[in-house]
Amino acid sequence: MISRIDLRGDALPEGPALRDLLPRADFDVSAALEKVRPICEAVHHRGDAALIDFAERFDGVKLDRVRVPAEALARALEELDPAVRAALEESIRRTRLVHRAQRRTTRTTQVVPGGSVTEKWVPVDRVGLYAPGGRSVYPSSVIMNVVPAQEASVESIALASPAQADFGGLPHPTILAACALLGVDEVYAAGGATAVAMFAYGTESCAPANMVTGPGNIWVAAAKRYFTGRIGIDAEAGPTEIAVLADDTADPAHVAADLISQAEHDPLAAAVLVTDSVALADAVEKELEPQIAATRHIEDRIVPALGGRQSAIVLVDGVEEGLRVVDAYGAEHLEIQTADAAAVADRVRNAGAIFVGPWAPVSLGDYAAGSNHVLPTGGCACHSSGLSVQSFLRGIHVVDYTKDALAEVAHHVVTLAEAEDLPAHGAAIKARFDWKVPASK
Ligand code: HSO
Ligand code: ZN
Repeated sequence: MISRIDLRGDALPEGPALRDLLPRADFDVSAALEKVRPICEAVHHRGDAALIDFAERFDGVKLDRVRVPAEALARALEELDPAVRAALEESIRRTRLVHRAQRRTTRTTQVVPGGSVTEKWVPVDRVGLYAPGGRSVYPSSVIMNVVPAQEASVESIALASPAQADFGGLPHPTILAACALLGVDEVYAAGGATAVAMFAYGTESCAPANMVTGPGNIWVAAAKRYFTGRIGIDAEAGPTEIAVLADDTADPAHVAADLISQAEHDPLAAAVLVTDSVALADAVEKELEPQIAATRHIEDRIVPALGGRQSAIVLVDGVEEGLRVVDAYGAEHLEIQTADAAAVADRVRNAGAIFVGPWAPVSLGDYAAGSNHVLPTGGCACHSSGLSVQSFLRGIHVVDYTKDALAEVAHHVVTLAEAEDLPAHGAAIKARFDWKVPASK
């Protein structure tokens, strides 16, 4: 069911050529962009009325308002299964612990006596978080978005998730309960591109946000691209990915289970095993069938995901070559299941998150490791990181110089201004002094 790519024998190609040999899903955000444009513009011009129309068209439910009433949030929490509540609370506690440690402190650098630059960290004023509610409903993603925003001290946090016909047009009750647990009381029933547009433009019931974050399907990614420049975004999240770098010390049943665990998200999800052991590759393949047969979402997601061109078992000559392959791939999630896994993990440069050894499966990170599960996909791990407190902060440089400190460096500034043929820049310095020294001296 899963294809093989044999990279043994010849020397591996460098950089992009190696990346081209590796599997990846087609995820054409630019094609989707044209389709979301009219949706975004309708929300711009017709506000809540457009959101209500789109909920009817896309979610099959007639809403009388988009803002979720406070009673619905309280009720969802009251009715939440106690075991789910306990699990969400533990996830929140651990996620908060890790993200609290990411807070930045203001730092002042004394450049010269009387001249300093302070970097102060200021949270964005208002963020709109998106929690999907189509194929799957992920209260865990509510936690992964809300906690870093809260730990960054974002003052105004709103959340949107699609209206569910089965729940009277409200977002899924577990999403609402997660919001209530986190203290988020501004929640909207809006889905996909319409939710992003609502936050970007604002409507009668929702004030515009400075930033939109959260996972979603291709329409959410396209809407984020549409608004880039107008609002901040976290990333254009694509289908989820797991890569496992394993040698013959790995347990094939565990490796197979982990590959299936992420394939269960989406028919376009990618599962890639990189190994130097043919015996392990064979054993993992053998494990897949019975394990898949024993789970759900088989035909609609797992089989197309594992059988798709985005998934493969990649055979390499050794762990060294395996490291080169996983670095070229830049997986959203990378598991290291080799001897001395910590040392191997230490050498990885490109991955959204790294899971070390046999006891740190991706599922742990999805829910309760404390780490964030909103991570770069599609190879973006080569240049970007996952969602964090930092995502919601701006570092502002505060420049504070005395007259003497400016005088000391004035001739350099004037020289550089002249070198760039920008004499007015130099003049702004000269105007402050009884300028006698020619710039070039
Ligand atoms: N693996 C997904 C997140 C998730 N898993 C949510 C379960 N629920 C992307 O990191
Ligand atoms: Zn997952």
